[in-house]
Amino acid sequence: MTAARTAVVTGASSGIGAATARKLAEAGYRVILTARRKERIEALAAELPHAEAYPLDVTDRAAVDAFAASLDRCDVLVDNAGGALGTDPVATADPADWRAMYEVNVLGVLNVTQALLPALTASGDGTVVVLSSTAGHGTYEGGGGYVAAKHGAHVLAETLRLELCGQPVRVIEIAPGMVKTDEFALTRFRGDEAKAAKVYEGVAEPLTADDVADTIAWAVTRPAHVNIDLLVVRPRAQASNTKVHREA
Ligand code: 8X3
Repeated sequence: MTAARTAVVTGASSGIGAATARKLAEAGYRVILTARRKERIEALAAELPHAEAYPLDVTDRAAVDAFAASLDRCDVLVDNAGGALGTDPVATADPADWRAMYEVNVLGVLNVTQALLPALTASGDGTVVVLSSTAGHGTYEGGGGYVAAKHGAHVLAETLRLELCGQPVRVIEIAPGMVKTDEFALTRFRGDEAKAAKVYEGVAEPLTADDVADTIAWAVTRPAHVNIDLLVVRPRAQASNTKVHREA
């Protein structure tokens, strides 16, 4: 075992994942950044004091197992990789989009968590952070496939916490609401910048990736016996999934 406490962050190439990698590095962790986009994670890892990049697709179980086998230590896992595809109603949504969202938001979390659980347990003080969403706690029109998948991520976290009770691993769920990042809405709308911009239109201050990373780092750095089960974080202008204050 190396001396440095080690945090693995999935989806660390941009947005909340990248911001979390920075915050955990600031908190003194050796950070392993994973994502599909090698150049991005390598560039960010080069900026941080004690970080490494490992290109990884969380939906590829064989690759995830090889990644786990390559690690000498893991104290914290941040299951951040995920995303939304489309806002189609249930009546007409493409099942392929639903499948892809389930793959990354649920099975991706399952793959990485299963693979790293032995190391997290062996650390004697492991932490799993599942980035769900307010979409994991209530639905909205057009949310269908994403909401279903994020409910899956929420249930995975809650079930795992029950099953690990008595073992030295905490399970923390962070459920962000409206966060303005470079890619979330753009990916959801398949590159349509006008539609992506509309999501945040008139909202004075949507959350930033840094705001969410801050809550993750806070939860992770509580004493080992303190488990923040679930932290819901929204901008002040958003009271629920369907009530958002927009300035004219
Ligand atoms: C993102 C929040 O409102 O787009 O996870 O579903 S929302």
